[in-house]
Amino acid sequence: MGGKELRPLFFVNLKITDTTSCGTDSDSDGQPDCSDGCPFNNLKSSPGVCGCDEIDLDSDRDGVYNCHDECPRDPYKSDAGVCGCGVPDVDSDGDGVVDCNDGCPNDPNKWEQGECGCGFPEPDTEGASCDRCPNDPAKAEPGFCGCGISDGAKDDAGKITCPRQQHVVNLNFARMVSLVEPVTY
Ligand SMILES: [Ca+2]
Ligand SMILES: [Ca+2]
Ligand SMILES: [Ca+2]
Ligand SMILES: [Ca+2]
Repeated sequence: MGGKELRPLFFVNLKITDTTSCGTDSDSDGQPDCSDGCPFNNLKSSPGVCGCDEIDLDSDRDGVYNCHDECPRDPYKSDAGVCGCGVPDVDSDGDGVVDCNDGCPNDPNKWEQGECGCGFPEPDTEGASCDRCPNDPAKAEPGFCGCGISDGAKDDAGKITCPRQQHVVNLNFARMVSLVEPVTY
C-alpha cells in the first residue's frame, strides 16, 4: 500500500520543473515570465543596477553606470558639481572660487579683472591709476623696457636703449642682479 501512495508525489515534482506551464514569454527572450526578472525587456533577465527599463551601461568607463552618472560622457565626473559636466571643478589659485567662476583663475587676490586686470592690484583710492609694476616704485606701467628697468630716453634715431637684466648666483648662493649688455630696440 505504501508504494502506491508515493506515486502521486512523483507527478507533483514533475509539474514544478516543467517550464512549459510557467506562463508565457512576454518579451520573447527565451526566458518564461515566471523566471525572467525583467519579463518585458528582452535585453535583460534581471534588474541589475539600472532596473528593467534601462540597460546597465557605463559609457565613459568611470565605474559609474549611466543611470547613476550625472555626467555619462565625462570620465572625470559623475556629479555635475559647480562647473558642470566636461569642466573640472578646480581652483587653480586656491582662492576658494573654482576656475569656471573665477575671472582671474591665476590671481588669488582677485575674482574679476577690474580696472587693472588680473595680476595687478586695484588702486586703494578711487580714481587713482593702476600700478602694473607693484614692485617697482619708479614705474606704474611696464612701458618699453618692463617693470624694474627704467625706459631710456629715445635717441636721435628714435630708438630706446634698455639695460638688460641678468640673474647671477654668487658663491654664497645668494641671487644678485647685475646690469649688462644694454639692448637697443
Ligand atoms: Ca559612467
Ligand atoms: Ca561620468
Ligand atoms: Ca580661484
Ligand atoms: Ca582668482
